[in-house]
Amino acid sequence: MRIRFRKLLQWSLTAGVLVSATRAQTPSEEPAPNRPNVLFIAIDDQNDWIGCLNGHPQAQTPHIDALAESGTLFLNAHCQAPLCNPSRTSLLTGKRPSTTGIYGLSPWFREVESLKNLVTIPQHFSNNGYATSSAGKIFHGGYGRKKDDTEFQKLGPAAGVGARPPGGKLVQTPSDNPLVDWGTFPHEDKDKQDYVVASWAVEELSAKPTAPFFMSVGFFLPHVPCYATQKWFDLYPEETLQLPEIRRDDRHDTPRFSWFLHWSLPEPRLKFLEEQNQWKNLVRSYLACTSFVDAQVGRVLTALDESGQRDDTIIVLWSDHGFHLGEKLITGKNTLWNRSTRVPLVFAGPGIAKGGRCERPVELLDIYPTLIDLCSLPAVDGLEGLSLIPQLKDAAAPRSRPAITTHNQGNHGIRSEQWRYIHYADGSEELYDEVKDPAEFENLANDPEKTTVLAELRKWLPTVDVPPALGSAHRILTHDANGETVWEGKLIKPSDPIPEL
Ligand SMILES: [Ca+2]
Ligand SMILES: [Ca+2]
Repeated sequence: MRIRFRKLLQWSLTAGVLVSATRAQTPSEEPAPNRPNVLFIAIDDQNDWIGCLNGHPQAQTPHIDALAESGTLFLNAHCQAPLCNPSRTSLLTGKRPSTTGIYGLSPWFREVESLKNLVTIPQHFSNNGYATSSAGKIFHGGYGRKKDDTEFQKLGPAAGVGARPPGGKLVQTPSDNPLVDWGTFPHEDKDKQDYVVASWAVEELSAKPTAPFFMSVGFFLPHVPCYATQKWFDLYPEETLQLPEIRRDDRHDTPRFSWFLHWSLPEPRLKFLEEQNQWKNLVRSYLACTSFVDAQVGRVLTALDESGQRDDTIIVLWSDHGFHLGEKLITGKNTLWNRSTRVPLVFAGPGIAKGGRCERPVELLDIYPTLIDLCSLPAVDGLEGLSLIPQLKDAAAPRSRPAITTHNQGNHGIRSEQWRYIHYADGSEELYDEVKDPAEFENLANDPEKTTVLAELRKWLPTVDVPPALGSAHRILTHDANGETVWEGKLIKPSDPIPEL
C-alpha cells in the first residue's frame, strides 16, 4: 500500500506538469437581463461559534446575525469534507469528495484528468453572461487564481495573513508550523489581509459594477494564525470567558480509528493547551478573529446597501468547515463530529424568506443548484446537491435526505435531524442522539436498542466511494483490505500509541 501511495505521488508530479489546459472564460454573447447579482462570501475554518447559531454563548457577530435576519439561516448545515481543499472543491464543483477522490490539500482538481473539465460555480455564471470576480480565499491556496488558469474574469487581492508579530510566533506549538499561532500584538486592522480583501469588495461595489455580477469574497480568518488587534480581544474578557464543554473521558467510547483521521496534525491537542496554559488564549483569539471577520462582512454589506443594489442581489455566506478548540481533546478540523462539520450558511435576497430558520440537515453541496435556481441559469449535469429553494420559501419544508461529510475514502458522517452516525473505513461506528446529547458525548453505536436506527442510517452511506485522486497529498488516510492503515504516507501500526501532541 505504501509503495502504491508513493507511486501515485510520483505519477501525480509528472501529471501536474503535463496539465496546462487553459480554460479561458468566454462569456456568452447574450447578456442575462433581469437576473439577480450574487455576492458569494466565504469564511475559512469558521465553526458554529456565530451569535445566531449559538455554538458558543459569547460569540459576537452582529453583522452576520443581521444578514441571517434579512434572509434564511440554516441551523443544521454541514460541510462535505472537514478540510479546506476537499470542502471547497466539493462546494464549487457540486460533487462529493467520495465521487471525485479529492480528500487532501492536493491536488487542484483541474490537474486530475477525469475532473479537469468540471464546470465550477463561477465558470457557470461566467458562461451565462455574468461578470465574475474574486478576492481572498475561494478555492484553496492559490488554486484557480493563476494567470492562465483562473476560474474568474477579474481577480482582486489574494488571501493572506497580513501583519505578523515582529518577533516571530507568539506561541511555540509542538509542530512549529508557522501558521499554527494565536494571540494579539500591536498592529492595526487595516494591516490585515482580510481587511484589504473587504476594502477591495467595498471599492468594487461602490463603483456600481455592471449587472449581473457574481462577486466572491473569501476571508481567511479565523483560520490560524488567529491574530487580532486588542479591540477584538476586549470583546471577550478573560475573566468571564467560557471554554467549550468537554469530557476528559470523551474518547474512551470512540474507536481507535477515529484518531487516524487526525493522527498527526499541525494543530496541537488539548493536552498541550492545558499544560502551556493556552486554552483560554486560543478560544479568545478564535472568537476575536470571528468578530473581526464579522466586521469585514459588515463593511462589504454596507457597501452593497450604499450601492443601491441590495434588493437585486442574492447573498450567500458560508464557511468551508468547522474547528475544534478542545472538544474531543483536540484542536483543528479533520473529524466527522459537529464541531468540525457544522457551518454557518445563510441565503438572503430576492425570493428568499426573511427571518427563516431552517433546522433540516443541509449540505454545502446544495449551494450550487440553489444558485442556479435563484438566478435561472441552465442546469448543470451531475450536480450531487439538492436545491434549497423549498427551504428558502418555507424553512420548515421537508428534505428527503441527511447531510453527509466524508474525510478520506470510507469514512463518512451522516447527520439527520435527530442522529449523527459515523462509519469508519475499518467498519467501526459511532452514533449520537443530537436531541439528548448535542455535544456528542455518548456513543450509542453498541446500544442493542439502536439496531433499527443504525440500519436506517447506514443506507445513506455513499455508494460511490473512490480512492484518493492521483496527486493526493496532505491529510490523506488510506485503509486497505489487509487492514493496513497509512496516514500521510506512513504506516500506522496497531501498537503505535496515539500521538499526544
Ligand atoms: Ca478551511
Ligand atoms: Ca464519548
